[in-house]
Amino acid sequence: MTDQPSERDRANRVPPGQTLTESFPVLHYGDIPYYNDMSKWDLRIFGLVEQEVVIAYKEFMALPRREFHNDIHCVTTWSRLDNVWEGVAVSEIMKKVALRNGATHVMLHAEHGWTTNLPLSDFLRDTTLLAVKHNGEILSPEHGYPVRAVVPHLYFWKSAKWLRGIEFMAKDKPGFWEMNGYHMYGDPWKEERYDFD
Ligand SMILES: Nc1nc2c(c(=O)[nH]1)N[C@H]1C(S)=C(S)[C@@H](COP(=O)(O)O)O[C@H]1N2
Ligand SMILES: [Mo]
Repeated sequence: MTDQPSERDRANRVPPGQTLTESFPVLHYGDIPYYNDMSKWDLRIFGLVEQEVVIAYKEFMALPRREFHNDIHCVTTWSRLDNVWEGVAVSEIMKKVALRNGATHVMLHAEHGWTTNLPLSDFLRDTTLLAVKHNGEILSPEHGYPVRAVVPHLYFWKSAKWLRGIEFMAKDKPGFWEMNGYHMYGDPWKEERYDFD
């Protein structure tokens, strides 16, 4: 007997149209941000909240962290199984804010104005995290240092690198790739890749 998943179980973890990779491709639009003064970094939580919250770098790094295990699926058809992340659970962030009535969606804001949207209930899943480490290493600049979102049940473009803001909204609104034809939701099991109409 073995703990290893059988080949068949592994295959069942790969959504339709995806191919496994053991590498960790780098994909994004625009320039990788490099920071030389982390005192200028903060994470802003705003929109439909009773009071806006700004979390400074030191404060963020002192938040309780957990380990998360998941598979990631990129819309460009690569999947990477068995990722180990260290990060802050969304529930820790939600302890700091009170949502106002009517919040249904979230916009994640990254450096350089890059954005991505998702429903509030997907953001609030206990599998969603704000990651600071991947497979034991501090995130590299190209993979989102210092903090990236990871929303493993949606295509990986929803996992904003270089996260700087979380906005609660009263309706859905397209983010950067969604304005450019990517699906508003992005379920890899339903192949919700692009939505050109
Ligand atoms: N800020 C930001 N985050 C982003 C992107 C981006 O262009 N900007 N691209 C997304 C896309 S399309 C993918 S597939 C993943 C890739 O993450 P990786 O480079 O760590 O593999 O980041 C997502 N997060
Ligand atoms: Mo992607």
